[in-house]
Amino acid sequence: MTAPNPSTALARVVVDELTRHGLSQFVAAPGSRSAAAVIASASHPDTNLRMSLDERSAAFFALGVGRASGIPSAVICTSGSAVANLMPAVVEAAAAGVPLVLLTCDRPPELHNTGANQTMAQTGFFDRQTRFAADLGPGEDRPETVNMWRTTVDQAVSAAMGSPPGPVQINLVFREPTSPVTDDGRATAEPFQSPLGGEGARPSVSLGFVSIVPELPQDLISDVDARRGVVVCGESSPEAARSLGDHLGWPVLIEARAGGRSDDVVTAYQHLGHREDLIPEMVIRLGAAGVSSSMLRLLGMDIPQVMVDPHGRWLDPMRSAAWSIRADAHSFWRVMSDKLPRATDTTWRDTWLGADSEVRKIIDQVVDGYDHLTSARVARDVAAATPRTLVVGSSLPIRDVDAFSWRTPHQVVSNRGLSGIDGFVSTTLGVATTDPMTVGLCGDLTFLHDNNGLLLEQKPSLTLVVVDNRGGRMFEELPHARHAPQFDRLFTTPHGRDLAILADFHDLEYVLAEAPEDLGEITGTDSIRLIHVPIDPVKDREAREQIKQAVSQV
Ligand SMILES: Cc1ncc(C[n+]2csc(CCOP(=O)(O)OP(=O)(O)O)c2C)c(N)n1
Repeated sequence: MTAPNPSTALARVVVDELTRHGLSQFVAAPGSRSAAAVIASASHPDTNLRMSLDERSAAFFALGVGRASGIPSAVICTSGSAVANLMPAVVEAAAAGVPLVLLTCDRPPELHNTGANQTMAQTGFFDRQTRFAADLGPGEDRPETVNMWRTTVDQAVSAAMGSPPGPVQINLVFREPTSPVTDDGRATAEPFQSPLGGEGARPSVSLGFVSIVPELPQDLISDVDARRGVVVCGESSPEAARSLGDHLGWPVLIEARAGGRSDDVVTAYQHLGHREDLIPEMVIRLGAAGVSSSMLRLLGMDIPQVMVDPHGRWLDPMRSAAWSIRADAHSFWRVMSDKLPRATDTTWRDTWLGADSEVRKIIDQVVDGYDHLTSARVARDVAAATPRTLVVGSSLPIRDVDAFSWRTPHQVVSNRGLSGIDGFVSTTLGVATTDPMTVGLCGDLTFLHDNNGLLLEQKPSLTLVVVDNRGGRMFEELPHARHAPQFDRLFTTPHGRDLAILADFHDLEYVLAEAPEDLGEITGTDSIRLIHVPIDPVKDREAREQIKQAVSQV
Protein backbone atom coordinates (compact mmCIF):
# COMPACT_ATOMS: atom_id res chain seq x y z
CA MET A 1 0.00 0.00 0.00
CA THR A 2 1.15 3.53 -0.79
CA ALA A 3 -0.63 6.87 -0.83
CA PRO A 4 -0.63 10.03 -2.94
CA ASN A 5 -0.68 12.26 0.16
CA PRO A 6 -0.34 12.04 3.97
CA SER A 7 -4.08 12.34 4.73
CA THR A 8 -4.89 9.44 2.43
CA ALA A 9 -2.04 7.44 3.99
CA LEU A 10 -3.40 8.02 7.49
CA ALA A 11 -6.95 7.12 6.49
CA ARG A 12 -5.91 3.96 4.62
CA VAL A 13 -3.77 2.71 7.49
CA VAL A 14 -6.43 3.34 10.15
CA VAL A 15 -9.20 1.66 8.16
CA ASP A 16 -6.94 -1.26 7.26
CA GLU A 17 -5.83 -1.81 10.85
CA LEU A 18 -9.44 -1.74 12.07
CA THR A 19 -10.42 -4.44 9.57
CA ARG A 20 -7.60 -6.65 10.89
CA HIS A 21 -9.45 -6.72 14.21
CA GLY A 22 -12.61 -7.92 12.49
CA LEU A 23 -14.35 -4.55 12.08
CA SER A 24 -16.23 -4.56 8.83
CA GLN A 25 -19.30 -2.36 9.34
CA PHE A 26 -18.52 1.31 8.77
CA VAL A 27 -21.04 4.13 8.70
CA ALA A 28 -20.44 7.75 7.77
CA ALA A 29 -22.24 11.01 7.23
CA PRO A 30 -21.12 13.27 4.38
CA GLY A 31 -18.48 15.95 4.91
CA SER A 32 -15.32 17.39 3.44
CA ARG A 33 -12.81 17.03 6.25
CA SER A 34 -13.76 13.36 6.50
CA ALA A 35 -13.24 12.72 2.77
CA ALA A 36 -10.03 10.71 3.16
CA ALA A 37 -11.55 8.43 5.82
CA VAL A 38 -14.79 7.92 3.89
CA ILE A 39 -12.97 7.17 0.64
CA ALA A 40 -10.59 4.76 2.39
CA SER A 41 -13.42 2.85 4.02
CA ALA A 42 -15.44 2.76 0.79
CA SER A 43 -12.42 1.36 -1.08
CA HIS A 44 -11.15 -1.28 1.35
CA PRO A 45 -12.07 -4.83 0.26
CA ASP A 46 -13.06 -5.94 3.79
CA THR A 47 -15.42 -3.13 4.73
CA ASN A 48 -19.08 -2.44 4.23
CA LEU A 49 -19.63 1.33 4.35
CA ARG A 50 -23.09 2.82 4.63
CA MET A 51 -23.85 6.50 4.29
CA SER A 52 -26.32 8.21 6.59
CA LEU A 53 -27.50 11.82 6.44
CA ASP A 54 -27.48 12.34 10.17
CA GLU A 55 -24.50 11.78 12.47
CA ARG A 56 -26.68 11.07 15.50
CA SER A 57 -28.47 8.30 13.60
CA ALA A 58 -25.19 7.01 12.15
CA ALA A 59 -23.72 6.63 15.63
CA PHE A 60 -26.78 4.76 16.89
CA PHE A 61 -26.58 2.47 13.87
CA ALA A 62 -22.99 1.67 14.85
CA LEU A 63 -24.13 1.11 18.43
CA GLY A 64 -26.73 -1.39 17.21
CA VAL A 65 -24.09 -3.32 15.26
CA GLY A 66 -21.77 -3.44 18.28
CA ARG A 67 -24.59 -4.45 20.55
CA ALA A 68 -25.79 -7.34 18.43
CA SER A 69 -22.42 -8.66 17.23
CA GLY A 70 -20.03 -7.77 20.06
CA ILE A 71 -17.70 -6.35 17.41
CA PRO A 72 -17.49 -2.59 17.22
CA SER A 73 -18.60 -0.68 14.17
CA ALA A 74 -16.78 2.51 13.15
CA VAL A 75 -18.66 5.77 12.67
CA ILE A 76 -16.98 8.51 10.65
CA CYS A 77 -17.93 12.18 10.76
CA THR A 78 -16.59 15.52 9.63
CA SER A 79 -15.30 18.29 11.92
CA GLY A 80 -17.29 20.69 14.09
CA SER A 81 -20.84 20.20 15.33
CA ALA A 82 -21.02 16.87 13.47
CA VAL A 83 -18.83 15.45 16.25
CA ALA A 84 -21.23 16.64 18.94
CA ASN A 85 -24.03 14.73 17.21
CA LEU A 86 -22.31 11.46 18.14
CA MET A 87 -22.70 12.17 21.84
CA PRO A 88 -26.13 10.55 22.49
CA ALA A 89 -24.94 7.18 21.17
CA VAL A 90 -21.61 7.57 22.98
CA VAL A 91 -23.23 8.06 26.38
CA GLU A 92 -25.53 5.07 25.80
CA ALA A 93 -22.57 2.91 24.70
CA ALA A 94 -20.58 4.00 27.75
CA ALA A 95 -23.42 3.26 30.16
CA ALA A 96 -24.46 -0.02 28.54
CA GLY A 97 -20.93 -1.30 27.84
CA VAL A 98 -21.21 -1.49 24.05
CA PRO A 99 -18.05 -1.35 21.89
CA LEU A 100 -18.01 1.58 19.47
CA VAL A 101 -15.23 3.26 17.44
CA LEU A 102 -15.54 6.96 16.62
CA LEU A 103 -13.42 8.30 13.80
CA THR A 104 -13.88 12.04 14.21
CA CYS A 105 -12.17 14.02 11.48
CA ASP A 106 -10.47 17.26 12.41
CA ARG A 107 -8.77 20.25 10.87
CA PRO A 108 -5.00 20.70 11.37
CA PRO A 109 -3.47 22.63 14.33
CA GLU A 110 -2.76 25.80 12.32
CA LEU A 111 -6.53 26.32 11.87
CA HIS A 112 -7.45 25.88 15.53
CA ASN A 113 -8.10 28.94 17.73
CA THR A 114 -8.29 31.22 14.70
CA GLY A 115 -12.02 31.39 14.10
CA ALA A 116 -11.54 29.10 11.10
CA ASN A 117 -14.71 27.55 9.77
CA GLN A 118 -16.06 24.31 11.30
CA THR A 119 -13.18 24.08 13.77
CA MET A 120 -13.48 23.26 17.46
CA ALA A 121 -11.56 21.38 20.15
CA GLN A 122 -12.38 17.75 19.33
CA THR A 123 -9.63 15.90 21.14
CA GLY A 124 -11.12 14.27 24.20
CA PHE A 125 -14.45 15.96 23.41
CA PHE A 126 -16.30 12.96 24.87
CA ASP A 127 -14.28 13.22 28.07
CA ARG A 128 -15.14 10.53 30.64
CA GLN A 129 -17.58 8.84 28.28
CA THR A 130 -14.85 7.27 26.14
CA ARG A 131 -12.55 4.46 27.27
CA PHE A 132 -9.71 5.79 25.11
CA ALA A 133 -9.08 8.90 23.00
CA ALA A 134 -6.13 9.80 20.78
CA ASP A 135 -5.20 12.18 18.00
CA LEU A 136 -3.61 10.80 14.88
CA GLY A 137 -2.17 13.09 12.23
CA PRO A 138 -1.59 15.28 10.48
CA GLY A 139 0.38 12.65 8.62
CA GLU A 140 4.11 13.06 8.86
CA ASP A 141 6.09 10.96 6.42
CA ARG A 142 8.64 9.38 8.75
CA PRO A 143 9.65 5.70 9.04
CA GLU A 144 8.03 5.21 12.48
CA THR A 145 4.76 7.00 11.69
CA VAL A 146 2.83 4.05 10.28
CA ASN A 147 3.68 1.80 13.22
CA MET A 148 2.47 4.52 15.59
CA TRP A 149 -0.83 4.80 13.68
CA ARG A 150 -1.39 1.06 13.59
CA THR A 151 -0.57 0.42 17.25
CA THR A 152 -2.76 3.35 18.33
CA VAL A 153 -5.66 1.73 16.47
CA ASP A 154 -4.81 -1.56 18.24
CA GLN A 155 -4.96 0.22 21.58
CA ALA A 156 -8.29 1.81 20.70
CA VAL A 157 -9.84 -1.53 19.71
CA SER A 158 -8.42 -3.16 22.83
CA ALA A 159 -10.12 -0.50 24.96
CA ALA A 160 -13.39 -0.67 23.00
CA MET A 161 -13.57 -4.44 23.50
CA GLY A 162 -12.08 -4.38 26.97
CA SER A 163 -13.71 -4.85 30.34
CA PRO A 164 -16.21 -3.28 30.29
CA PRO A 165 -16.47 -2.59 26.55
CA GLY A 166 -17.33 0.94 25.45
CA PRO A 167 -16.79 3.82 23.06
CA VAL A 168 -13.35 5.03 21.92
CA GLN A 169 -12.39 8.09 19.90
CA ILE A 170 -9.67 8.38 17.30
CA ASN A 171 -9.51 12.00 16.21
CA LEU A 172 -8.06 12.02 12.70
CA VAL A 173 -6.35 15.27 11.82
CA PHE A 174 -6.27 15.82 8.07
CA ARG A 175 -4.52 18.46 5.98
CA GLU A 176 -5.66 19.07 2.45
CA PRO A 177 -5.72 17.50 0.00
CA THR A 178 -8.06 14.95 1.56
CA SER A 179 -8.91 13.34 -1.78
CA PRO A 180 -6.46 10.69 -3.03
CA VAL A 181 -4.44 13.08 -5.23
CA THR A 182 -1.29 15.17 -4.82
CA ASP A 183 -3.04 18.29 -6.12
CA ASP A 184 -6.77 18.81 -5.64
CA GLY A 185 -6.83 22.22 -7.32
CA ARG A 186 -6.73 24.04 -3.97
CA ALA A 187 -3.85 22.36 -2.17
CA THR A 188 -0.85 20.24 -3.04
CA ALA A 189 1.07 17.61 -1.08
CA GLU A 190 4.05 15.35 -1.48
CA PRO A 191 3.21 11.67 -1.91
CA PHE A 192 3.56 9.67 1.32
CA GLN A 193 6.68 7.56 0.65
CA SER A 194 6.96 5.36 3.77
CA PRO A 195 5.50 1.87 3.34
CA LEU A 196 1.99 1.62 4.81
CA GLY A 197 2.45 -1.99 5.94
CA GLY A 198 -0.48 -4.31 5.58
CA GLU A 199 1.31 -7.49 4.59
CA GLY A 200 -0.32 -10.63 5.97
CA ALA A 201 -3.65 -10.64 7.77
CA ARG A 202 -2.76 -9.85 11.37
CA PRO A 203 -2.89 -6.46 13.05
CA SER A 204 0.32 -4.94 14.43
CA VAL A 205 -0.74 -6.11 17.89
CA SER A 206 -3.15 -9.06 18.13
CA LEU A 207 -5.58 -8.93 21.04
CA GLY A 208 -6.51 -11.71 23.43
CA PHE A 209 -9.11 -11.78 26.20
CA VAL A 210 -9.15 -14.42 28.94
CA SER A 211 -12.09 -14.88 31.26
CA ILE A 212 -10.94 -15.88 34.73
CA VAL A 213 -12.95 -18.36 36.78
CA PRO A 214 -13.57 -16.68 40.11
CA GLU A 215 -12.90 -17.95 43.59
CA LEU A 216 -16.04 -17.16 45.58
CA PRO A 217 -16.02 -15.93 49.19
CA GLN A 218 -16.85 -18.72 51.66
CA ASP A 219 -19.49 -16.65 53.47
CA LEU A 220 -21.33 -16.18 50.18
CA ILE A 221 -21.37 -19.92 49.53
CA SER A 222 -22.62 -20.61 53.07
CA ASP A 223 -25.38 -18.02 52.72
CA VAL A 224 -26.54 -19.41 49.39
CA ASP A 225 -26.55 -22.89 50.91
CA ALA A 226 -28.64 -21.84 53.90
CA ARG A 227 -31.26 -19.66 52.23
CA ARG A 228 -34.26 -19.80 49.91
CA GLY A 229 -33.45 -17.31 47.24
CA VAL A 230 -34.26 -16.22 43.72
CA VAL A 231 -32.01 -15.81 40.71
CA VAL A 232 -32.71 -12.58 38.81
CA CYS A 233 -31.43 -12.58 35.26
CA GLY A 234 -31.06 -9.02 33.98
CA GLU A 235 -28.80 -8.30 31.02
CA SER A 236 -27.08 -11.65 31.20
CA SER A 237 -27.30 -15.23 30.01
CA PRO A 238 -30.71 -16.87 30.57
CA GLU A 239 -29.08 -20.29 30.04
CA ALA A 240 -26.62 -19.71 32.89
CA ALA A 241 -29.45 -18.37 35.06
CA ARG A 242 -31.51 -21.51 34.41
CA SER A 243 -28.56 -23.78 35.23
CA LEU A 244 -27.91 -21.90 38.46
CA GLY A 245 -31.59 -21.98 39.46
CA ASP A 246 -31.84 -25.71 38.64
CA HIS A 247 -28.82 -26.45 40.78
CA LEU A 248 -29.91 -24.39 43.78
CA GLY A 249 -33.62 -25.23 43.53
CA TRP A 250 -34.37 -21.51 43.28
CA PRO A 251 -36.87 -19.88 40.91
CA VAL A 252 -35.34 -17.92 38.05
CA LEU A 253 -36.87 -14.52 37.26
CA ILE A 254 -35.90 -13.52 33.74
CA GLU A 255 -36.19 -9.89 32.77
CA ALA A 256 -37.40 -9.34 29.23
CA ARG A 257 -34.12 -7.77 28.15
CA ALA A 258 -32.24 -10.99 28.88
CA GLY A 259 -34.17 -12.72 26.07
CA GLY A 260 -34.87 -16.45 26.09
CA ARG A 261 -38.02 -16.44 28.25
CA SER A 262 -40.18 -19.57 28.22
CA ASP A 263 -42.58 -21.49 30.48
CA ASP A 264 -39.93 -23.01 32.76
CA VAL A 265 -38.95 -19.66 34.29
CA VAL A 266 -40.78 -16.90 36.14
CA THR A 267 -41.86 -14.08 33.85
CA ALA A 268 -44.93 -12.58 35.54
CA TYR A 269 -43.15 -11.53 38.75
CA GLN A 270 -44.34 -7.96 38.25
CA HIS A 271 -47.83 -9.12 39.17
CA LEU A 272 -46.83 -11.15 42.23
CA GLY A 273 -45.52 -8.38 44.48
CA HIS A 274 -48.47 -8.80 46.88
CA ARG A 275 -47.69 -12.47 47.62
CA GLU A 276 -45.98 -12.59 51.03
CA ASP A 277 -45.27 -16.31 50.69
CA LEU A 278 -43.02 -15.60 47.72
CA ILE A 279 -40.67 -13.20 49.50
CA PRO A 280 -37.16 -14.64 49.16
CA GLU A 281 -34.36 -14.71 51.73
CA MET A 282 -31.66 -13.89 49.21
CA VAL A 283 -31.23 -12.56 45.64
CA ILE A 284 -28.53 -13.38 43.11
CA ARG A 285 -28.63 -10.87 40.26
CA LEU A 286 -26.92 -11.58 36.99
CA GLY A 287 -26.09 -8.42 35.01
CA ALA A 288 -27.91 -5.09 35.03
CA ALA A 289 -31.47 -5.58 36.29
CA GLY A 290 -34.42 -3.44 37.35
CA VAL A 291 -36.63 -2.47 34.40
CA SER A 292 -39.83 -2.42 36.46
CA SER A 293 -40.64 -0.82 39.78
CA SER A 294 -41.63 -4.23 41.17
CA MET A 295 -38.19 -5.62 40.30
CA LEU A 296 -36.54 -2.59 41.88
CA ARG A 297 -38.55 -3.25 45.05
CA LEU A 298 -37.27 -6.82 45.13
CA LEU A 299 -33.70 -5.65 44.54
CA GLY A 300 -34.05 -3.11 47.33
CA MET A 301 -35.18 -5.61 49.97
CA ASP A 302 -33.19 -5.86 53.13
CA ILE A 303 -31.99 -9.39 52.41
CA PRO A 304 -28.54 -10.55 51.21
CA GLN A 305 -28.10 -9.48 47.59
CA VAL A 306 -25.32 -10.60 45.27
CA MET A 307 -24.48 -8.70 42.09
CA VAL A 308 -22.64 -10.68 39.45
CA ASP A 309 -21.21 -8.94 36.42
CA PRO A 310 -18.38 -10.00 34.10
CA HIS A 311 -16.88 -6.52 34.29
CA GLY A 312 -17.44 -5.99 38.00
CA ARG A 313 -19.70 -3.03 37.22
CA TRP A 314 -21.48 -1.46 40.17
CA LEU A 315 -25.07 -2.19 39.18
CA ASP A 316 -26.85 -1.41 42.40
CA PRO A 317 -29.35 1.46 42.06
CA MET A 318 -30.99 0.56 45.38
CA ARG A 319 -27.63 0.43 47.22
CA SER A 320 -28.59 -2.88 48.73
CA ALA A 321 -25.88 -5.27 47.47
CA ALA A 322 -23.83 -7.25 49.95
CA TRP A 323 -21.43 -8.79 47.40
CA SER A 324 -20.01 -7.58 44.11
CA ILE A 325 -18.69 -10.58 42.17
CA ARG A 326 -16.69 -10.04 38.98
CA ALA A 327 -17.60 -13.15 37.00
CA ASP A 328 -19.46 -14.10 33.90
CA ALA A 329 -22.72 -15.88 34.69
CA HIS A 330 -21.53 -19.27 33.38
CA SER A 331 -18.37 -19.24 35.51
CA PHE A 332 -20.37 -18.18 38.54
CA TRP A 333 -22.78 -21.08 38.04
CA ARG A 334 -19.91 -23.55 37.53
CA VAL A 335 -18.15 -22.54 40.73
CA MET A 336 -21.41 -22.60 42.69
CA SER A 337 -22.30 -26.04 41.38
CA ASP A 338 -18.82 -27.32 42.31
CA LYS A 339 -19.14 -26.03 45.86
CA LEU A 340 -22.76 -26.92 46.65
CA PRO A 341 -24.77 -30.13 46.21
CA ARG A 342 -27.68 -30.08 43.78
CA ALA A 343 -30.96 -29.24 45.52
CA THR A 344 -33.51 -32.03 45.80
CA ASP A 345 -36.41 -30.20 47.42
CA THR A 346 -38.25 -28.21 44.77
CA THR A 347 -41.19 -27.00 46.88
CA TRP A 348 -40.06 -23.36 47.01
CA ARG A 349 -39.40 -23.17 43.31
CA ASP A 350 -42.67 -24.96 42.48
CA THR A 351 -44.66 -22.48 44.58
CA TRP A 352 -43.21 -19.64 42.53
CA LEU A 353 -43.74 -21.38 39.21
CA GLY A 354 -47.34 -22.28 40.15
CA ALA A 355 -48.17 -18.68 41.07
CA ASP A 356 -46.51 -17.45 37.90
CA SER A 357 -48.47 -19.76 35.67
CA GLU A 358 -51.75 -18.87 37.38
CA VAL A 359 -51.17 -15.14 36.93
CA ARG A 360 -50.20 -15.56 33.31
CA LYS A 361 -53.43 -17.46 32.60
CA ILE A 362 -55.53 -14.75 34.21
CA ILE A 363 -53.79 -11.97 32.30
CA ASP A 364 -54.13 -13.89 29.04
CA GLN A 365 -57.87 -14.24 29.65
CA VAL A 366 -58.31 -10.52 30.25
CA VAL A 367 -56.14 -9.54 27.29
CA ASP A 368 -57.75 -12.03 24.91
CA GLY A 369 -61.19 -10.87 26.00
CA TYR A 370 -60.86 -7.58 24.11
CA ASP A 371 -61.62 -7.41 20.42
CA HIS A 372 -59.40 -4.34 20.10
CA LEU A 373 -55.62 -4.27 20.49
CA THR A 374 -54.10 -3.26 23.82
CA SER A 375 -50.45 -2.41 24.54
CA ALA A 376 -50.24 -5.55 26.68
CA ARG A 377 -51.40 -7.73 23.81
CA VAL A 378 -49.06 -6.05 21.34
CA ALA A 379 -46.11 -6.65 23.69
CA ARG A 380 -47.05 -10.29 24.28
CA ASP A 381 -47.87 -11.19 20.67
CA VAL A 382 -45.03 -9.29 19.00
CA ALA A 383 -42.46 -10.91 21.33
CA ALA A 384 -43.98 -14.35 20.66
CA ALA A 385 -44.02 -13.79 16.88
CA THR A 386 -40.40 -12.62 16.69
CA PRO A 387 -38.13 -15.48 15.61
CA ARG A 388 -34.73 -14.43 16.96
CA THR A 389 -34.11 -10.75 17.62
CA LEU A 390 -36.37 -8.12 19.16
CA VAL A 391 -35.31 -4.52 19.75
CA VAL A 392 -37.52 -2.70 22.23
CA GLY A 393 -37.82 1.05 22.76
CA SER A 394 -37.60 2.68 26.15
CA SER A 395 -40.79 4.04 27.72
CA LEU A 396 -43.83 1.72 27.92
CA PRO A 397 -42.79 -0.88 25.29
CA ILE A 398 -39.88 -2.32 27.33
CA ARG A 399 -42.00 -2.22 30.48
CA ASP A 400 -44.87 -3.93 28.67
CA VAL A 401 -42.65 -6.62 27.19
CA ASP A 402 -41.27 -7.14 30.68
CA ALA A 403 -44.76 -7.35 32.20
CA PHE A 404 -46.71 -9.25 29.54
CA SER A 405 -44.37 -11.30 27.32
CA TRP A 406 -44.13 -14.84 28.61
CA ARG A 407 -42.06 -15.98 25.65
CA THR A 408 -39.34 -13.87 24.13
CA PRO A 409 -36.87 -14.58 21.34
CA HIS A 410 -33.31 -15.49 22.16
CA GLN A 411 -32.04 -11.94 21.74
CA VAL A 412 -33.83 -8.91 23.17
CA VAL A 413 -32.01 -5.59 22.80
CA SER A 414 -32.97 -2.40 24.54
CA ASN A 415 -30.96 0.77 25.02
CA ARG A 416 -31.28 0.68 28.79
CA GLY A 417 -27.85 2.11 29.54
CA LEU A 418 -29.49 5.52 29.83
CA SER A 419 -32.99 4.59 28.65
CA GLY A 420 -33.11 7.33 26.04
CA ILE A 421 -35.86 7.34 23.47
CA ASP A 422 -33.32 8.63 20.93
CA GLY A 423 -31.68 6.62 18.15
CA PHE A 424 -34.19 3.78 18.22
CA VAL A 425 -34.70 3.31 14.47
CA SER A 426 -30.95 3.43 13.84
CA THR A 427 -30.08 1.05 16.66
CA THR A 428 -32.62 -1.40 15.23
CA LEU A 429 -31.13 -1.04 11.75
CA GLY A 430 -27.68 -1.73 13.20
CA VAL A 431 -28.95 -4.82 15.02
CA ALA A 432 -30.69 -5.99 11.83
CA THR A 433 -27.32 -6.25 10.05
CA THR A 434 -26.89 -9.44 12.10
CA ASP A 435 -30.44 -10.80 11.61
CA PRO A 436 -32.76 -9.95 8.68
CA MET A 437 -35.79 -11.13 10.71
CA THR A 438 -35.20 -8.46 13.36
CA VAL A 439 -38.30 -6.81 14.81
CA GLY A 440 -38.32 -3.40 16.50
CA LEU A 441 -41.11 -2.38 18.90
CA CYS A 442 -41.46 1.22 20.06
CA GLY A 443 -43.82 4.07 20.87
CA ASP A 444 -44.82 6.80 18.42
CA LEU A 445 -42.60 9.53 19.92
CA THR A 446 -39.63 7.19 19.97
CA PHE A 447 -40.19 6.38 16.32
CA LEU A 448 -40.53 10.02 15.31
CA HIS A 449 -37.47 11.03 17.34
CA ASP A 450 -35.17 9.10 14.99
CA ASN A 451 -37.02 8.94 11.72
CA ASN A 452 -33.90 10.44 10.10
CA GLY A 453 -32.44 7.00 10.74
CA LEU A 454 -34.54 5.80 7.81
CA LEU A 455 -32.39 7.92 5.49
CA LEU A 456 -29.58 5.36 5.82
CA GLU A 457 -28.55 3.72 2.56
CA GLN A 458 -28.39 -0.10 2.11
CA LYS A 459 -30.89 -0.63 4.89
CA PRO A 460 -31.10 -4.22 6.12
CA SER A 461 -34.62 -5.63 6.11
CA LEU A 462 -36.63 -5.48 9.32
CA THR A 463 -40.09 -5.00 10.80
CA LEU A 464 -40.90 -1.97 12.94
CA VAL A 465 -43.99 -2.17 15.12
CA VAL A 466 -45.04 1.28 16.33
CA VAL A 467 -47.55 1.50 19.17
CA ASP A 468 -49.24 4.78 18.33
CA ASN A 469 -51.03 5.79 21.51
CA ARG A 470 -50.85 9.44 20.51
CA GLY A 471 -47.91 10.69 22.53
CA GLY A 472 -45.77 9.66 25.45
CA ARG A 473 -48.23 7.70 27.55
CA MET A 474 -45.58 6.54 29.99
CA PHE A 475 -46.02 9.87 31.73
CA GLU A 476 -49.57 8.84 32.61
CA GLU A 477 -48.06 6.25 34.94
CA LEU A 478 -46.24 8.98 36.89
CA PRO A 479 -47.50 11.44 39.53
CA HIS A 480 -47.40 14.36 37.02
CA ALA A 481 -50.53 12.91 35.46
CA ARG A 482 -52.44 13.86 38.59
CA HIS A 483 -50.58 16.98 39.66
CA ALA A 484 -49.22 18.84 36.63
CA PRO A 485 -51.18 21.60 34.88
CA GLN A 486 -51.61 21.23 31.10
CA PHE A 487 -50.49 17.63 31.43
CA ASP A 488 -51.02 16.67 27.80
CA ARG A 489 -49.27 19.70 26.30
CA LEU A 490 -46.31 19.60 28.69
CA PHE A 491 -45.76 15.84 29.01
CA THR A 492 -47.68 13.57 26.66
CA THR A 493 -47.01 15.92 23.71
CA PRO A 494 -49.45 14.35 21.22
CA HIS A 495 -48.21 15.23 17.73
CA GLY A 496 -51.32 14.56 15.65
CA ARG A 497 -49.23 13.29 12.72
CA ASP A 498 -50.23 10.37 10.51
CA LEU A 499 -47.45 7.79 10.40
CA ALA A 500 -48.76 6.49 7.07
CA ILE A 501 -47.50 9.70 5.43
CA LEU A 502 -44.06 9.18 6.90
CA ALA A 503 -44.08 5.57 5.70
CA ASP A 504 -44.88 6.81 2.22
CA PHE A 505 -42.12 9.44 2.36
CA HIS A 506 -39.56 6.82 3.36
CA ASP A 507 -40.91 4.22 0.95
CA LEU A 508 -41.70 1.70 3.70
CA GLU A 509 -44.06 -1.25 3.42
CA TYR A 510 -46.99 0.06 5.48
CA VAL A 511 -49.36 -2.19 7.42
CA LEU A 512 -52.17 -0.83 9.57
CA ALA A 513 -52.86 -3.24 12.45
CA GLU A 514 -56.20 -2.58 14.09
CA ALA A 515 -57.29 -6.01 15.29
CA PRO A 516 -55.46 -8.71 17.28
CA GLU A 517 -55.23 -11.07 14.29
CA ASP A 518 -53.26 -8.43 12.35
CA LEU A 519 -50.21 -9.26 14.49
CA GLY A 520 -49.98 -12.95 13.55
CA GLU A 521 -47.30 -12.86 10.84
CA ILE A 522 -45.04 -9.90 11.32
CA THR A 523 -41.67 -10.88 9.85
CA GLY A 524 -40.67 -12.02 6.38
CA THR A 525 -40.21 -8.75 4.54
CA ASP A 526 -37.25 -7.99 2.31
CA SER A 527 -37.58 -4.26 2.90
CA ILE A 528 -38.66 -2.20 5.90
CA ARG A 529 -42.14 -3.01 7.08
CA LEU A 530 -43.86 -0.50 9.33
CA ILE A 531 -46.68 -2.03 11.34
CA HIS A 532 -48.67 0.90 12.64
CA VAL A 533 -50.78 -0.01 15.68
CA PRO A 534 -53.15 2.79 16.69
CA ILE A 535 -54.09 2.41 20.35
CA ASP A 536 -56.85 4.34 22.08
CA PRO A 537 -55.12 5.65 25.24
CA VAL A 538 -58.34 5.76 27.28
CA LYS A 539 -59.29 2.16 26.52
CA ASP A 540 -55.68 1.13 27.14
CA ARG A 541 -55.68 2.66 30.60
CA GLU A 542 -58.90 0.80 31.38
CA ALA A 543 -57.33 -2.48 30.26
CA ARG A 544 -54.28 -1.94 32.49
CA GLU A 545 -56.61 -1.27 35.41
CA GLN A 546 -58.61 -4.41 34.70
CA ILE A 547 -55.45 -6.53 34.59
CA LYS A 548 -54.35 -5.07 37.92
CA GLN A 549 -57.71 -5.92 39.48
CA ALA A 550 -57.71 -9.45 38.11
CA VAL A 551 -54.23 -10.41 39.34
CA SER A 552 -54.75 -8.97 42.81
CA GLN A 553 -57.02 -11.97 43.52
CA VAL A 554 -54.28 -14.58 42.93
C1 LIG B 1 -33.65 11.34 24.57
C2 LIG B 1 -34.76 11.32 25.56
N1 LIG B 1 -35.55 12.40 25.69
C3 LIG B 1 -36.60 12.39 26.56
C4 LIG B 1 -36.85 11.28 27.32
C5 LIG B 1 -38.01 11.29 28.31
N2 LIG B 1 -39.07 10.37 27.87
C6 LIG B 1 -39.23 9.17 28.44
S1 LIG B 1 -40.50 8.34 27.83
C7 LIG B 1 -40.91 9.56 26.78
C8 LIG B 1 -42.11 9.45 25.89
C9 LIG B 1 -42.01 8.35 24.90
O1 LIG B 1 -43.18 8.29 24.14
P1 LIG B 1 -43.50 7.08 23.17
O2 LIG B 1 -42.30 6.70 22.42
O3 LIG B 1 -44.68 7.47 22.35
O4 LIG B 1 -43.83 5.87 24.13
P2 LIG B 1 -44.99 5.68 25.24
O5 LIG B 1 -44.61 6.49 26.43
O6 LIG B 1 -46.29 6.12 24.69
O7 LIG B 1 -44.92 4.24 25.53
C10 LIG B 1 -40.02 10.62 26.91
C11 LIG B 1 -40.10 11.87 26.11
C12 LIG B 1 -35.97 10.18 27.17
N3 LIG B 1 -36.11 9.06 27.87
N4 LIG B 1 -34.96 10.22 26.27
